[in-house]
Amino acid sequence: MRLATSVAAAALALFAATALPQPAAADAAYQAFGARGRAQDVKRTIDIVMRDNSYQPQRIQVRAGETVRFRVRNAGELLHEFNIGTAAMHQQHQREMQAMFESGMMSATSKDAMAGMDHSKMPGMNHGAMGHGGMSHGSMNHGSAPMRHDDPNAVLVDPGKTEEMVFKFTKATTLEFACNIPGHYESGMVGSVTFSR
Ligand SMILES: [Cu+2]
Repeated sequence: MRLATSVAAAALALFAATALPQPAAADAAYQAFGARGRAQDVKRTIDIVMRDNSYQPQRIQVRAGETVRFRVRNAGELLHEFNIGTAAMHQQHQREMQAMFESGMMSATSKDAMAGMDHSKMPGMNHGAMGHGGMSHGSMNHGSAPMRHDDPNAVLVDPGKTEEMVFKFTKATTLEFACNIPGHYESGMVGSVTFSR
């Protein structure tokens, strides 16, 4: 009993350690040019339509200091992302996305492949033993790569859905909006952000 308790404690400690948000420089890279926007500061909404694999429009113009609401509609049949960043940030994010797809956390058509699984159709699955309560987003390590669903500069949109994102551009710099799902950037899911004065 004593041994079992200490093993359990050790496992819990290990879990806690891995679940702690880690300070990853790439996660906060958007802070060099922007921040999470406040709804009350929005003066303009930009509509973005995503298809397999392109954006409409292909360029957007913003001003430094401006808070913009992006209304992002996915008119395609695949999962797509609208992510504002530098070319280097997109490159980094593409590697993380690749890992998420390989791990099965996402599928080509859903951002929550795991959450979307229908456990009731799986024979022999014991719901109690699976500890669904422990599968909360909070415990899934959102703070560090590659789980970054809640970054203010990016939104993932399932096919047929529309999502909104409010972002404040704080500093003029060279930016792209892009989809970092494996293969999409290369096939044309990238557009330019230009700053007007
Ligand atoms: Cu895409």
